Formats: sequence, structure tokens, C-alpha cells
Amino acid sequence: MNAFILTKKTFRKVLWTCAISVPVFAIAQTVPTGKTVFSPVPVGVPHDVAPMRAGNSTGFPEPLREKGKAIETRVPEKSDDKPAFPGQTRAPYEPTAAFSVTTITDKLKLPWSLAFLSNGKMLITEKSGALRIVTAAGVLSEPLTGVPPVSAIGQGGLLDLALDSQFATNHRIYFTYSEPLGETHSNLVVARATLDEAGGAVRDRSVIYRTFPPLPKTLSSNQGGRIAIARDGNLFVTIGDRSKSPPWAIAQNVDTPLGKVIRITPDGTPAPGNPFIGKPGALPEIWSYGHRSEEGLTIHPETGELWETEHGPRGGDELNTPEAGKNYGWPIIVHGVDYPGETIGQGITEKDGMEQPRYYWDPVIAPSGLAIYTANLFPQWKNSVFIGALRGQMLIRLSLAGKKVVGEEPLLLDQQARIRDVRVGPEGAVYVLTESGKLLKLTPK
Ligand SMILES: [Ca+2]
Repeated sequence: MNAFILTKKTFRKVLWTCAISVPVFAIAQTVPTGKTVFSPVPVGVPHDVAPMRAGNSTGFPEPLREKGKAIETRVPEKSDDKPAFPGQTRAPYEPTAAFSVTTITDKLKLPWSLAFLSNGKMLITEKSGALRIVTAAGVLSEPLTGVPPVSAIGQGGLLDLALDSQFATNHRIYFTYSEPLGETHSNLVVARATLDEAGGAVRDRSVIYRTFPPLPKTLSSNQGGRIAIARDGNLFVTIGDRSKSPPWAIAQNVDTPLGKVIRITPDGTPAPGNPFIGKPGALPEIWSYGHRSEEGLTIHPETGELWETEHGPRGGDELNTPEAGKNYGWPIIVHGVDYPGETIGQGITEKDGMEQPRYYWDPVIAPSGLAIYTANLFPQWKNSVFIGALRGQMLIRLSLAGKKVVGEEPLLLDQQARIRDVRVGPEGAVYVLTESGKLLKLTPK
């Protein structure tokens, strides 16, 4: 195999030719030097095809709703796993507010993300590559023109979108997508464009950040792709490790963006103050590392802190608050096991120098979409964390005391839907996108 050293310079220089010259079955793996090199892809069971459990039609037992007890009743995937501190998992059930559910539309196709425009309108991405405007009454626009072709395979496609901090005046938007590279490869990229709402178009589009290396489209898992706009206008973006089973340790290498949260300016350059600026062999855009597949990312509206959810291995989905320069452990410290069932690495859950998740789910829920509620419409939901669960087919609400999770409530179980995204609207209602194509609005009953 054509193994070669992966450096930022190399990849930026040969970005486009790589798509042709890199063997189709090539991935990045760790070598003892800490440098990242290519080697053949290991063959394993895709982690997104975990075995289903006996139970209801979704393959899951109904979450228990008994006040004070955990909603999860199944045994952990790895029997000797223990939380690092009390309350790190299986917080007690805490019922709160009654609410009504309005289906704004059920005509979307694999929606992934939404953002709020003026007059109740919303901008929505569909994974296949369509960007649409939906009115408060549920009228869908045609796909906006000016959106580039995307590689919509597996978990790749047109993913997140976010409005610039000055959107009201500059109409600038950011979005992530899997950029096709030749016939065989793809990269997650971050693009910037101007929204022309009246013209039904995005204009002046440019890619401001490209992940690297180009990898086979078939490595379509663990994409990440969430964007959160910080208070200073910079962008946090999650980049998954694109690993299959067995996992590789690329998330631990700071010479590649895979398995990281990055922090970039609106121009795509490393944001000033980033923790690895000036450190040899490290990418200056990296904010935090040791991540697997981060599909939830948001800024706490009151504290400005970054919050993140990520898909872990079988038994290790996480809620984190990523801080500058810190290591979140994947795949060295993990809860659960690899999807085929093998122990990952040494099978450890704690190590000096690696951060613990604030909370984890074992068995997994497959978290996608994350919002922190600080609005007034639902007083009982103040200081709650909302998490869309794909595999779990519910909207999870967590109660916080400081950063500690102290209660868990499963919502929207009757929808029996994989939940892709959750957002708090400008008026304090909670909006939910289901993979089956619904946009739901939750208001007090
Ligand atoms: Ca972790």
C-alpha cells in the first residue's frame, strides 16, 4: 500500500490530486511516532448497524417513567462499566411540563438542521442536498439555487447550517456538507454564502474550511458536521473520525482534523487564541480532541459555554462541555464496547489527562441535535438540555444543576420517530426535526 506521512502541508498541497492518487481503501491510523499515516482499511461491522433488542416495534423497551428511577432499564453493554461519579448516567426520571405538539409540516425529506429567519420562517437542510425555506404555516419553498452537489451517502450529505452573528445585516449563512471528490472520495467542508431569500438562492458561496485527507465515500459514518456560532462570531465545528469498526486512534492525533472540534473565524482561518497555535505538528484550528462522532453542538445562551453530544461506541454516547486543548478520550477511554462486541483498547473508562463526559448513555440513544433551554415560555424547562435521539426515538430532556445532570425525561415517545435536530425558537417554543420528515413545534398546553 502507498503509505505516506500525513501532514497539513502535504494535504493542502495535494488536496485535489489525492482524490485520485490515494488508494480507495485507505484510512489513517496512528503509528508510535504519533504521526498519522495511511494504511489499508480494516474490515468490520459498520457501527451504525448495531443489533436491535427485543421489545416494542422500535426494538427498544419503553423507557420507564417512574419518578425518581432511571428511564433506562436495560443492562449496560459492558457489564463491568461503572460511572466515574454519581449521576454520570441514568439520572432519575423527572416529569415536568405538559405541552402540545403542532406538526408544521411532514413533507421534508431527511431534514438535518434548521435556523430561524424573520417572520416565523425557517431555513432547513435536507441531507440529500436541498436547502429550503419553510413558513410558520408549513409552506415549503422549492430547493434554493446555488447549493453545491453533495455526497449524500450514509451519514454524509448536506448537514448543519448556522446564521452569522450579524445575519440581520449581512444575510450570511454557514453550512457543512460532504464534498464529492472525483468518483470515489469525499470530504466534510464548511461553506459560507449569502442568503437571497426573495430570490430563492444562496449566492457568493465559498468553501472556507476543508477537512483532510480525502477519504473514500464509503467511509460514510462518524461525520460530525455540527456548527455552533460563538458569541464572538467565530465558528465551532465538529469533525467526526470517519471510523468503522474496529476504531482507529486518529482522534488522538492533533495533526489531523478528524475526531476534533475546531474553532475557526468566519473566513475559515484558525481563530485567535486557539490552544494549539504555535505548537509544532499540531493544527492551529483544533479546539478539542479525542472525539468520535459529534452530532450535537450548541452554545449555552447564558454562559457562552460550548456543549456537545457525540455518538460513542455501543454503550458510550456522551454529553460533553469541550474546553480549549482538552482530550475527550476517544478511543482510549470509552464506555461500552465496539459494535461487533469486542472490547475497545484496554477497555478502560478513566485516564489522567482525559476528560470525563458530563453524562453518558449505555445502551446508546444516538444523540443528534442539542439545545439548551433558557427561554420563558416553559418556566419548568428553564436550564434544561434537549437532545434528539435517533436510535432512541425520543426527545430527551435533561435537568441541570450547574453542569451536573440531575434528571432525565423522555418526550415525544408517541411519535416513534428518529429525532435529528432540536432547537429553541425565538419565542421560546421547542422545534424538532424528525428523520421521517416532520417539523414539530412544542408549546405549553
Ligand atoms: Ca469521551
